[in-house]
Amino acid sequence: LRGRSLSVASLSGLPRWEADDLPVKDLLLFEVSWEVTNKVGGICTVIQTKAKTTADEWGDNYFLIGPYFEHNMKTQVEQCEPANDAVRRAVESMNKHGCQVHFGRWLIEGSPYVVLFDIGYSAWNLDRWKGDLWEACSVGIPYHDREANDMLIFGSLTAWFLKEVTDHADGKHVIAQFHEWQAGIGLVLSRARKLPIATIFTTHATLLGRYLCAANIDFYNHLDKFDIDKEAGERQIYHRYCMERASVHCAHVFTTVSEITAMEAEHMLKRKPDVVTPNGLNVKKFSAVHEFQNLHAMYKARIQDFVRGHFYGHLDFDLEKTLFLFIAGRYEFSNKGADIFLESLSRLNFLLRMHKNDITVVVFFIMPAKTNNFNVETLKGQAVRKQLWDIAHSVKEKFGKKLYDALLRGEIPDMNNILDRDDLTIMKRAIFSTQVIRKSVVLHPEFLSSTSPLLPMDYEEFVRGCHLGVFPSYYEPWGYTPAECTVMGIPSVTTNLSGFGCFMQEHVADPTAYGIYIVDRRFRSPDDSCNQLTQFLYGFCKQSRRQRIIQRNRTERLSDLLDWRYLGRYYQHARHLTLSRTFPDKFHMEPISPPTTEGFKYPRPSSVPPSPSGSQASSPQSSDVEDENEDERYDEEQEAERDRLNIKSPFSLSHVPHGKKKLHGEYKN
Ligand code: G6P
Ligand code: 1S3
Repeated sequence: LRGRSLSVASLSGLPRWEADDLPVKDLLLFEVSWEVTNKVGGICTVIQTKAKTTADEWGDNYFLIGPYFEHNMKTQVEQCEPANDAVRRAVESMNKHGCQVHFGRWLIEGSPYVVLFDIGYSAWNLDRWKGDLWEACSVGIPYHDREANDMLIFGSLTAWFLKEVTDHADGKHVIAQFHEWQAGIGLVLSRARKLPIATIFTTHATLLGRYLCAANIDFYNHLDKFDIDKEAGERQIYHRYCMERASVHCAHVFTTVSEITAMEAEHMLKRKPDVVTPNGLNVKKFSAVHEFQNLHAMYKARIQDFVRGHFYGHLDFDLEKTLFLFIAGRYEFSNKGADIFLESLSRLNFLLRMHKNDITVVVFFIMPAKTNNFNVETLKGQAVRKQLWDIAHSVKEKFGKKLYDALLRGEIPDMNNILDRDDLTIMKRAIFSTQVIRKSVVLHPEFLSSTSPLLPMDYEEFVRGCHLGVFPSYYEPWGYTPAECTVMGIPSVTTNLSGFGCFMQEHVADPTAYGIYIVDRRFRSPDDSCNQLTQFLYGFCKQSRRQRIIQRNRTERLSDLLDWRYLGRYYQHARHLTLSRTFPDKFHMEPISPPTTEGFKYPRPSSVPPSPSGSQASSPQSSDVEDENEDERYDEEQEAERDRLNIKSPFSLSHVPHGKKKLHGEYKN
């Protein structure tokens, strides 16, 4: 390995590592997170969706480290023996010394190996390990913070495991990437013990940033003014903040998920990230280009069914003229922008009434919160809908049979008598049993599930069936929700305080035209942001069905930009950087600067008249939509425009994994 050079080849302004340069067979890669096989929030999505590209690159030398929970293990992991000698010996040695370490393959795409530690089983070491941490970095953890104590156990086990691995690594170099403060103690202890490991610490948010924003402080205008030690102390998170800050400063390479969080980290953690690693998704393309549109229609019908039940008795609006909007995420009311969304809805209501618009808007708040049981009225609504459906169905059967018999006799039946008294009684009773309740905002305080008796749909199906995702977050380091909408071809609202929103602003010439509405929450007052959001929503409501279809097509075209096959390069870069910093005599990098995406921008759709980005004119206008073949024409126009501007698609053939061909903007096996 001595003298091996790692070089970045830039392609159209985007970084690219030459596959031959990756000495992965001589390396072991570990990624450590509390969310490995354990879904808590967005970090699990990062690791889960990235697993395929990382496993493709690293094969059997890639391992994820996480906590063991019996249920997760049983449902998500296939137990097996480690094939790698160093890992097998590490697992055996720890198990011999009173730990419970589980090993297997996580049953997700890429089937990465997982090493899972049983935290409770090793809890008896807690006091000793608290002492170790104090010796290493003078950070003490109060006994009452159960979560922080668990993280100390998790970190101590991780550092122990990595020590065992490096002892038997047989010349292989080890990289370990730690996600978020919960995994950070493993890094701090590994460094304190001088383990020969190239480390990366990735933060997906800062503790203080999240707390300060949730306290409705004007965070971004005061970034450099906070006395951060004092703020952490006052919020009783000083020890966690110390764990986080120690992890950041011990890492050879520090990364975060967006430019906005990089800026936040510089102030809240006092270190500028070395690399920004935007979050991607494992994008799947359908072989039929418009399949996602069909899916929208299919799942919308399921949501319509739910709405029929939910509004039973007063379904006085036309479901064909009803738009479904939703917000989803952690129940952080102001951080996730639920506050300004509600206010905008009331302003939207006013506008729709004033302009006598015949559109109805139904809004879903999908935010897990404390619940006791299902709301009886809501369950009743679904039951009544089902009952009405069954009655309509049985009356239809009887009607059909009578009609058929009459036709066999060569008669046209008397339509006034084809329904008998019993039929009418059943139908009247069904109608009388319905009650009137008025509401058009639906709070669903749980994650969606296809087994729910209320709204039996998975999250993905639900998103596909909606018209617009609305995520006007104030604090959002990345924001997977709008990204997920994008790859499913569903337009969304995001903000210039979310990593995703800023990324889109940077890489798409006219995001609104592509169905990415970016609310300015940074440079406007809350009231102005709310007005802007209202205008976006109102503009969206004014679109015709055809305009919505075209906009969805455009939205979906952006999905390549969010694919790990492309964004995975930033992780590659971070890994190379840490190798070159940790083992400079073995690895060196040329150039040393991080990859840049500068210079690449998705051009505005050529059929959109020039307008300032973010203005309403960017929505597909009626003049744009006369021709149903707009989409096909669009592909050609876009290629021509790229040629003219000399912009090469970042998703050219060279990016497509072996065995795949790129055909008209989609990947086919
Ligand atoms: C998809 C389907 C169309 C359907 C449309 C409804 O594009 O392929 O058949 O008419 O969705 O769109 P809307 O925005 O009204 O739900
Ligand atoms: C964090 O999860 P959150 O919803 O608490 O990490 C996610 C993954 O990086 C990120 O998308 C999100 O913005 C952060 O806030």
